[in-house]
Amino acid sequence: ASAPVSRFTRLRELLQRPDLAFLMEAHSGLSAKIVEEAGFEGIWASGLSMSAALGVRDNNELSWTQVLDMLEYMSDASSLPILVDGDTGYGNFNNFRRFVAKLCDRGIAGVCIEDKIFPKTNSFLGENQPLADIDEFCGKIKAGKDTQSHPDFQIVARVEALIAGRGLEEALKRAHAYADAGADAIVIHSKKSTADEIIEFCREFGDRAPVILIPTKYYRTPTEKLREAGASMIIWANHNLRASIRAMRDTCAALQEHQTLLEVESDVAPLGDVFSLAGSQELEEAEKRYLSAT
Ligand code: SPV
Ligand code: MG
Repeated sequence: ASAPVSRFTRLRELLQRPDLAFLMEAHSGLSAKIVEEAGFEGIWASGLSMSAALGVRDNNELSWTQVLDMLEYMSDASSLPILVDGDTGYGNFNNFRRFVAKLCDRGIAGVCIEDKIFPKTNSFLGENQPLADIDEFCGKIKAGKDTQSHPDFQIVARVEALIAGRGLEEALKRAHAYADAGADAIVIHSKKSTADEIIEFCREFGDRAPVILIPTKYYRTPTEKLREAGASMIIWANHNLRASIRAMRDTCAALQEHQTLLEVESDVAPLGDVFSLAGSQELEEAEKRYLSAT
């Protein structure tokens, strides 16, 4: 039998293959398990979701080591490749390469960094966000590629030019520069409600590198159109977090109002699910093997 394919290689293959790939957001060990159970091929460890789940803002209020700890729970909880949202790389090239080294140590398959300034602001907040200098960002990409200890670790460069209102030409210039610097794939991000600028970017950029889309705001665009435009991967970036907010609010409101579990029992996951997701069965079996030796 051949050795199992590493998570690094699996993420690389998702990006390289002709078929469109999908990553689903997770922000905890539990959500990582649910993503895998649903049949997804990979996980997006969203900075926004991990921050929000811990009750802080998406402004690098979490330290990079706290993100690393979260990733360890997620990677222990699932066998899927994880692409982590590395924001701006937590500093300059030096901070980023240390992050890359630690990600490789822990089997995290890839990292996405965006060409903004530390501490970052979420792309959907404010206007005219300042962008990183192109050469400086290229240096960061190179430092990461030179540091990765597995050949298939993926470094994704996220172009924020459209978010910053700097237009298609600037976006293309940056995407080409980042691909030349060694980025394995490009995220082109947009906060428009239509995909026109994204589709135009895909057409112009062609096959230079795999292109990843995050259609949070242009969710009305049929996936088929994004596939036809040549996207390699789509990220559903924050939908487990948002689903959980809605579900928790509904449950809290019902209990606060009615003061009886009868109101919620049929709308929440059975307790048995909690135990089976946690893997209680495995422990029972292990106890038979390891505790009964008399
Ligand atoms: C995230 O999920 O944290 C992202 C995507 O970076 S976005 O929130 O759209 O910036
Ligand atoms: Mg983010």
